[in-house]
Amino acid sequence: MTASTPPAAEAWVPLPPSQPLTSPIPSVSASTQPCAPSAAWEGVRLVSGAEAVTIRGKASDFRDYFRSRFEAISSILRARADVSGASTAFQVPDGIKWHKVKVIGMVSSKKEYRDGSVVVELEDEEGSVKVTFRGDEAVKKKAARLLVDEVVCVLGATRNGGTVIAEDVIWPDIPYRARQRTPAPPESGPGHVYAALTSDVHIGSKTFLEDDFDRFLGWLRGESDDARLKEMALHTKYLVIAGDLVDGVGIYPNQEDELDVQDVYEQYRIAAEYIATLPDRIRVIIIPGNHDACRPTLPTPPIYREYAARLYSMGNVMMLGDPSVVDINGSTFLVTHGRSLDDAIPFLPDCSFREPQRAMVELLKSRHIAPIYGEKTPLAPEPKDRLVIERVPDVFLAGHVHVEGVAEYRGVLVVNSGTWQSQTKYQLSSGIVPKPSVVPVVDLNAMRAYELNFT
Ligand code: D5M
Ligand code: FE
Ligand code: ZN
Repeated sequence: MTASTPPAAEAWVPLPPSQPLTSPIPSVSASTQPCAPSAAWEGVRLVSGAEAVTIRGKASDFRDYFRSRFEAISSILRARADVSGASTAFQVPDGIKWHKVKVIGMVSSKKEYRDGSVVVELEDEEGSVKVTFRGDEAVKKKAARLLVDEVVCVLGATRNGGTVIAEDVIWPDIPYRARQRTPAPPESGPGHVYAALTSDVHIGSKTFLEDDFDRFLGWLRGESDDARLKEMALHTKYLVIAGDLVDGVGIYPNQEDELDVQDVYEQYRIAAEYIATLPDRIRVIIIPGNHDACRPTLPTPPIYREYAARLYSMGNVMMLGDPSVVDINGSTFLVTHGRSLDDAIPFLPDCSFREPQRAMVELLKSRHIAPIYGEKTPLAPEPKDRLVIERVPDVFLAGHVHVEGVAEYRGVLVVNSGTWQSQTKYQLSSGIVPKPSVVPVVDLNAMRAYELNFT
């Protein structure tokens, strides 16, 4: 088991090297409240993520959903000094040539041409306007980054007929901020608290890395021989599991051939057995992934109680939905499984499945967990779009891609939590190389991530 630091990357702040932990074990509250979502734990406050998913089944549901998305993200945009005074698509004058405009809209379509020029349709509630990106490389680069269904502000000039020649794009983005830190001794000490972040355990799969996962749980229990790692484990108060706890059944065709455990109840029983080996000092927060026993749409409610009864009965386990916002020890965590990364990564320039944290940074810039509609991620058309990133988190956690990676963007710790599953047949055939058995562990006082390898 080794601790390492992630590589530095463009526009990211490299994380500093691990510091030795030498101080005594902190005292941890042993209160065991009844199971979540209503559970009240010391140091934990649920902001959102336990709500039922409400869709009304009306023809107008999607219109209302996209209106909610547009309103929420345009409010975020309008709070920016460089966007204030922007007009709506409807207000763009169509008779005046070279009139300067600043317009907020949702990208309703995007066409790329061979010469590198891009034409998008920007839409709001009242109308739409065609925007052309051409000539200047910088402006074409911004057009390449535009995702369909995201809300942005375009600066440009009108041409005849009400079309706009783009000069710049402003994304809602997140403000620069100092990283949230809570006072604690300079090294470790009684005040130091860690959160271990993981996901994609895939219990029940033939490719579940049982021995590695056992080593991880052993480390959490404080069984490490390495004094520094042992100290770190004993200071770890939280374990967040960001979906795909089990492999499930019937998730993809012929999955039964790749399952060790064919019964989903049994898979959750085994999962609960693992979690039950953890000491009471560790609070466990679990959200669903696309392999869990849950409805497949995003937002997703917590894993169905019927399948995971034992987990629900455990006082140190909180079962939440996707996405969830939780304040942990003074830091705000935004937790999602990250299914939309499958949709966003192929469209995002400079992003790949090898570094999902880069795409997560782009989601922060778009202020949305699943900007693209109509690809692999099914969205539930709720009256209020809960996938808008309204509150800027201190930690943004996702998994799903099976590649662990950490970045820092504008003071936010961006973490993809990897997996406990080795390469599957599908992943082999499509060239996906997982990075299993590595766990990002966050020092919640210093807001610094350590990557622990359990292979
Ligand atoms: O997904 C793990 C990763 O592998 C994620 O990036 C999607 C990809 N994946 C896995 N199976 C498939 C299929 N059948 N089609 C497309 N993409 C796939 P996980 O959620 O763990 O299955
Ligand atoms: Fe997974
Ligand atoms: Zn997944």
